Order: sequence, then C-alpha cells, then structure tokens
Amino acid sequence: MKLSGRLSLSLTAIILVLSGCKESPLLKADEQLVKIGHAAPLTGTQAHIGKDNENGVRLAIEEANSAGITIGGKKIIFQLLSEDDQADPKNGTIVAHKLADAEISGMIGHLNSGTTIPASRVYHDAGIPQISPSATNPRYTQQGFKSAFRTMANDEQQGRLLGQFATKHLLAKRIAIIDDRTAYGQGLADEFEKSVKSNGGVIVAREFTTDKSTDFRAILTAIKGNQPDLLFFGGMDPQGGPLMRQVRSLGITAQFLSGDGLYTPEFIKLAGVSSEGAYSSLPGVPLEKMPNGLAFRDKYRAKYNRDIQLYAPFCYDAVNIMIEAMKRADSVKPEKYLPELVKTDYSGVTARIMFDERGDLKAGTITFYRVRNGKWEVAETLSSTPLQSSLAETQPDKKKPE
Ligand code: ABU
Repeated sequence: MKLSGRLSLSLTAIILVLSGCKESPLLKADEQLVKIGHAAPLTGTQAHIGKDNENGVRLAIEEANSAGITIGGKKIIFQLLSEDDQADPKNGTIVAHKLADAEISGMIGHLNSGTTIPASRVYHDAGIPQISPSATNPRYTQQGFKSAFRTMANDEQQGRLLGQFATKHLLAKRIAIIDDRTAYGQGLADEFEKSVKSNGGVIVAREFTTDKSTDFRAILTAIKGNQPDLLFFGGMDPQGGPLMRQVRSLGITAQFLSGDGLYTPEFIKLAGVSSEGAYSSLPGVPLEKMPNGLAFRDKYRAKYNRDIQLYAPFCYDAVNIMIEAMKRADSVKPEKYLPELVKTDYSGVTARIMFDERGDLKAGTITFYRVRNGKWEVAETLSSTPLQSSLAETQPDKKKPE
C-alpha cells in the first residue's frame, strides 16, 4: 500500500519516539532530524516520577511530529533521546555528556535539582538550550548560564510561601524540619526555615536524612521530645511515605507539611492511612484551573492508561516552548533559536509562561494540597511575588554576553 507523504512522516516519527531509536533514520531530502534530549530517574525509587516526565515529553514530541512542522524549509522529525540519570548527580553529568555528544538540539530536564545543576554546565558549554520542568533549586538559574530555563517556580518562592502557609494558615508555632540533604530537599528546607523565622515561628529541631533512607525512627524520636506542632519534610515521596507512617506510629501528632516532591499518588500509597491530613505544595495552579489542564489530563490518560503522576504537564509545556522558539527563529540551531527562547510568551497547559532575565518564570503561583479520604485535594492557592525578588539585585544579568 502506498502511503501519503504526511502519513509516512508521521509513522517514521512515531516509530523513532516509541523505539527510543538512537540511530539516524533514512530521511527524505526535504526532511531533517532534530534530537531532543531528556533525562530523569527512569529506574530506582523515583522512576514513577521520571517516567511521568518522560511521558509528558514524549506526548509533546509525538504531537509535533504528527503536525508535520516545517522549519528552515525542511520537514522536521523530532527524535526523543531519553536517558536514565538515576537521580544521581554524577550520573547526571555522565548522561549530559552523552546527550551533548549525540548532538541534541535541546534538552528537557533533568528532573532533580541535584542532577540538573551539575549537568547544566555541560549543556551550557556545548551551547545547548536546557529547560528543566521540575528542578526547583534556585541555584540552577543563578549560575549565569544563558542556556538554562525552567517551567516551574523555584524554591525561593515555594519555600517562602510554605513558611507563610505553616505559620499563618496552619498557625504552627513550634516547627521541626527534616531534609534529605539533596540540592532540592535541603535547599527547600533552608528557604522554609528562613520564612518561618521571618513570620514569627520557632524552629525547635532541624534534622537530616538521605534520599536512600527508609528508617527515620531515630531522628523522629529526637524530634518528638521537642514537641513540635508542625513537622516539615524537604525531600521526595520514596522517603516521605515511610517517614509519614513512622511519624504517626511513633505517636507524633504534629501537622505534616512538605513541598512538591510529595504531591504524588505514590506518597499516599506509601504512607497509607497515615497520609490523611498531610499537606504539600506544588508550584502552579491546580490542574483543573490550568488553562488546558483537563484536556491534557484526558490526553495523557488516553495515551498512557494512567493518571499524571506529578510534573508531566510542565514537561509537555517545556517541549512546546522549545519548538515554538525554533519555529519563530525558523531554525533548529541552538544559537539561532536561543534568543527566541529568551523572549518566550507562551500560553501552555500549565500557565502563560514568560522567563525573567535568569530563565526563571516571571511570576507564579503556589498551590497547597491536603490528603483527605486517600486523595490530594486543594487546600489553598497563594499568589507569589515576581521571582526577581531579593536576589535579582545581587546576581549578574545572565542574558548579557559572558
Ligand atoms: N522540585 C522537586 C523535585 C525536583 C528537584 O529536585 O528539584
């Protein structure tokens, strides 16, 4: 059977994305292959979140291929090169070199701040634009790399509002903090602590664990003696779930609050009934209030036969922002489309997205969720001030020539 040119393009593109093919396919004279990198933990305890990120990226790439985009006079076939960084900073850098060597035109990722930050130097040095959909540590965009962007508010903003939420909404006064010593967990806990103190709260304990631990009873026993009325955790759900269980089994009745790393169905599964009443934050408005949130949820469910885990909408937007910049530049060359990426004003699934001079979102919102009857539900949505806050005056303008 003879296939039409359009159908033929779509099939080639879909086969490439589905197979994760890393070889250059046979292209027609009027076609061009454009490799898009992605990295996240695809194995290990955070694989459920990493796969969700990958799914969001793949959905956007497949849609772009089906649309048959022409850039610079060529039909573009986007190819997804997705790598497992295992949420490990060293592996993150190894993967970044591998993707740079494969000559990706743009990078979506990494998932974790601990991998995103060291990997960003590799992409910067190779001249590859990078958009992280989920890394929230402020340092990522404070390094002066004009190639670094993110589609989610950072932890300067999230930590500040978490501190306000703990003290003003939950009326906590005696607050204990545990973090997992990752760039994300510790960074968010530091911002939270600052905000609690500036809002009149008292930190009665500050303990730490690791992102591999599952037994927290020693530090929880120490914390119990300090009689906190709120316990904050900076970390991800593989630790947060067991931690929450152990909090309640040790008879600690303090309110429990965390950041975006716990806003997953997996946290509720891991913590079981102990998760009831737990709070977490997530940058952005609730999915049902996102401009195209429900449509995206339905597409995602139809394609993957599962619900969004966490960051997939932010990944989907990141790919589309990159492709839109290429279209405006009429070029897939990083040096040509990077100036267009800087000028992004894109109405995506998650929000209207514009970047500040560092590559952070210009302004954002943080939503707080609470577990009730085994499900996350919206507790409160707080608007944040623009991200160019206190640090803007002390940091170099990253978009100026280096
Ligand atoms: N934003 C929390 C999860 C990713 C990170 O490490 O930043």
